[in-house]
Amino acid sequence: MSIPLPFSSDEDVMRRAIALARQGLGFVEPNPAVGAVLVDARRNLLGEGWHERFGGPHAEVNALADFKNRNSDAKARSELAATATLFVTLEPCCHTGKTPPCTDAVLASGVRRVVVALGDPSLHVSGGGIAQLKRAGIDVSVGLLEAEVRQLNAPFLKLAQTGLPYVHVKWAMTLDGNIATRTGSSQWISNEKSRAVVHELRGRMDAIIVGAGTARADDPSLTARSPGPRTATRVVVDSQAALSVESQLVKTVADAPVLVATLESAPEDRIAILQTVGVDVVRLPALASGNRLPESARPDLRALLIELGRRGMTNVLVEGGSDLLGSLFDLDLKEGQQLVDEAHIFVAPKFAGGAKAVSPVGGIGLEHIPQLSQIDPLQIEVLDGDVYIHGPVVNRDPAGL
Ligand code: AOF
Ligand code: ZN
Repeated sequence: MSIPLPFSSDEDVMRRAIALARQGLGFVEPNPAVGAVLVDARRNLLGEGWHERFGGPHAEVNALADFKNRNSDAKARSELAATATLFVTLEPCCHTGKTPPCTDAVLASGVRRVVVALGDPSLHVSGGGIAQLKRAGIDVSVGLLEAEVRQLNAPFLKLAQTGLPYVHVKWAMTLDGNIATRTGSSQWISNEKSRAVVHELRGRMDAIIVGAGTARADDPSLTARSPGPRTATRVVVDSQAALSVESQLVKTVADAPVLVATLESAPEDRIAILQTVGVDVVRLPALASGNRLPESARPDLRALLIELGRRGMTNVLVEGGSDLLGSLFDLDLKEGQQLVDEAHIFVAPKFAGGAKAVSPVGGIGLEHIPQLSQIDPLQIEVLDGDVYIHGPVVNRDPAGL
């Protein structure tokens, strides 16, 4: 058996902890994905673990259990622990939630040095874990590879800090920027491989959101073809609660929940019909709009996101159509608080043409180039000829330059 080499730097140990943490994504939300690695004074691996599922043991506890498994002798263990360092991607918790405080486990282990990438902003921790370890005389340092961990846990951080879920937007379009032809035909613009990526994405979402027009026109089921770690609630933004009980969404309500987000003024009989067939309905205020007629009023998407956040939803995916994405992008820049967080765009090497063909993001839009939000950093993958462009969306100052 080959003996594993020691890690060559502290960064390398933390990188390993981040790689472990990543394996929890999709399984742990609304908790953060966390990894922990215990090394000796020469950075030889002593134990490692990650937070594997919501409600389960935390990363530190799993890493310390792995250490115990590898060293059954308690005396040898305590000698090793005295010179060991625990690398953990998130500040150890100091509260009793579904599991006891990790700070207690760290102190009981005899480890004297802890390296943390990122403080936990949750109200129940928020510096308390680090303070407790320091008070007990542990050498704690914070900030190693913090940016990487922030990126990994951007959805957890957004929910913890704002109460809003992390919003992904997705569309598939032609090279000339259309999501449907002039007759509304859209199946399929992107290829098999792109669509498989979308199904993977759906499998780690808490909600998939579409507009009533898309639900009517495409009659999608919005389920994940290959089940992922999570089952997304299918949300229809439907001001009149007009979703048909014959729709694929309603017919599959036993497989995944359906939530209709409607207006407070929506017809009571429509709401009752939907509730009878097992659809959850939430009534929202209308979006304040200067010159819109009452019959074209729309539910306030920010209020919807607040409601989804209140339900502990961490990642949501807005799949369109053009009107819904337009309202979202319009709000995004007006609100001063970012609503769109990450974009997934599939570009098929095809042309639809036509002045009446549909573009992905409707709404009012922006006036000046310096105002535009953009993906940064940008990732590009070629999927059997389709181009998949994705990454976090960064807002520019809405006032522009
Ligand atoms: C850690 N290590 O691996 C994770 C932490 O209900 P519980 O007991 O699972 O606690 C959840 C909270 O603990 C969560 O909101 C976050 O603040 C922290 N997550 N902390 O020390 C971990 N997953
Ligand atoms: Zn913990």
